[in-house]
Formats: sequence, structure tokens, C-alpha cells
Amino acid sequence: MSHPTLMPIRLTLAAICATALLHGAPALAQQAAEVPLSYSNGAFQPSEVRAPADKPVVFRVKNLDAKAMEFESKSLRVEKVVAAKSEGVINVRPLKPGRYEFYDDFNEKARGALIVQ
Ligand SMILES: [Cu+2]
Repeated sequence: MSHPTLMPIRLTLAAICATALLHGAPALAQQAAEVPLSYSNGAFQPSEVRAPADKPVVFRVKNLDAKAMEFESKSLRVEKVVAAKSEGVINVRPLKPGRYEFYDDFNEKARGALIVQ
């Protein structure tokens, strides 16, 4: 099936990507640190993760539970709902060394921390 209404959006995205490449957008050029995390039985696994300072961070949160969770952190300034049995990708700006706590906003007993050094 064709989706003619999607065409202009696709073209726009392609143009933005091409522009970013031509100008060497720093956010894209800089290698992000990937932080894989699982969420199961209402808890983060592991509950403490690490990332290097001064690099963008990409959380990959795999929600193994049968209900949605919301990955949230005030210090990281992020919040994202991750549906049941799916993965959420959360991009975070480059960080200074420190401890950044996160939690599930739907279940505040579920807590974890990102240690940046
Ligand atoms: Cu929230």
C-alpha cells in the first residue's frame, strides 16, 4: 500500500540529515556512549550503570514487564514512557562527572543511578 501523505515528511527528514552531514553536526559526529538497561519485575537491572563524562549518552531501556514504565530523571532532564515488552531509546546530553539518579515514574520504588566519570 502506498502512503502519499508520508512522502513530504520523508523528503524533509532526508534533507535535514543531508544538511547535518554536510555541516558535520557535532552531536552526530561525537560518538555516544550506549547504556543498556533492563526493567523487569518492577526493578532496573542493573540498578547502577556507568558512562564516560563529556559524551552524549544513549540509554536503551528494555522493558521486559507486561506493563508500561516511565524512565524519568530530574537531573538528566528526561522522561520517556516505555511500553510493555518493548525498548525505549533515551538520548542525553554530554554530562559532567557525578551521580545522576533515575526512576520509574509509574513505580517510584524502582530506582537506579548513572555514575559519570
Ligand atoms: Cu514522568
